[in-house]
Amino acid sequence: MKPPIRIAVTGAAGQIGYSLLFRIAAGDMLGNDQPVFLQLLDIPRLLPSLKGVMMELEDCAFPLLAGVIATDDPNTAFRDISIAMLVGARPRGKGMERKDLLEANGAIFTTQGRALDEVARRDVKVLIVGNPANTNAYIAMKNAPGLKPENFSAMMRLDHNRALSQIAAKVGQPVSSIRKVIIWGNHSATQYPDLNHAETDGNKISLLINDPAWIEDYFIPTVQKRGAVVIEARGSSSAASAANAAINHVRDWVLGTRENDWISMGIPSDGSYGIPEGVIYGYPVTCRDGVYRIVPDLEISEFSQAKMQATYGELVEERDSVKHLLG
Ligand code: NAX
Repeated sequence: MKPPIRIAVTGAAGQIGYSLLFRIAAGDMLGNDQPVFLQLLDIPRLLPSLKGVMMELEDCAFPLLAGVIATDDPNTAFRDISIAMLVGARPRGKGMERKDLLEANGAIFTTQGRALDEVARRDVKVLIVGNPANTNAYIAMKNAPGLKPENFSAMMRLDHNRALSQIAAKVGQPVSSIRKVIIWGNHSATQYPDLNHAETDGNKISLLINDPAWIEDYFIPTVQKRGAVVIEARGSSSAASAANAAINHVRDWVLGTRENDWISMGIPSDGSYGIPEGVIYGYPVTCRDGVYRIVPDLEISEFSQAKMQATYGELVEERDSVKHLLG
């Protein structure tokens, strides 16, 4: 049996946490031969509830679950971890401006970035789910100078999966046959879902659909606004689908993306595709041996370029409003 991998999950008492922990412990994320040790973090008020979640984990008798701890101290939660799934964040309260939300979450991700810097393994893979995910990831990265930028990522995978399903339904093909979708930019309503490179069984989706109005007036806004539509229908935000996307993201990062395909990840911009360094931006990436790499040399239309710059502009604004938190 392999030695257990230590995984921290923050916001573990929340609704995404409740969908996520059991799947990690069942082996859905790292494979059914990889034991895991869960290190759960939440705020002091939620620790009694987290205790209930731990009892349920125990009651599943998962063969791969080597141990669980729960704490309100980031330095305890992040000690010796190989994977950090930072889900916990302050929700937008009544009367709260976007700026207030950035500020409240900025404080959380400053502390957590420092704790990762102090106690996590140097090869830790960090996924930020808590919103605003890209800017929170940037803040955590900037507060962890002892780690490399490549250690950090933000979740675009739920948007990516939403796009795959919309396309599969439109062309009447199984979702597994759809490849090479991209979500560029910010995990927000400015994101740019791009199907110009998408394929099914080697055929270009855009040619099969051959309907620019469907793409511009239906596909793009549907993916951009899907989160709000789910909230309206369910009465609370996406949880099981978000947990599933987090599992997909980490699994592909650690175990590799499938051949002849890519995934979307929010990662530190490096100048690729005209996006200067200094934000966490959604890019198409392939993963091998635990390392992600931006897919190079894609042709970008003028329409796409404008959308990619618009979502970049929003990330710059978000970053500039939390400048004082950037380490
Ligand atoms: P919940 O409110 O159910 O749970 C959040 C949990 O985080 C709570 O248990 C809370 O106590 C905890 N928390 C707050 N501050 C913390 C801190 N400083 N340290 C540790 N834990 C802390 O929210 P949930 O539905 O689980 O969503 C969590 C986050 O994911 C939200 O920010 C949400 O906006 C974001 N999402 C991001 C998505 C993405 O694609 N990037 C999609 C789904 C989701 O909306």
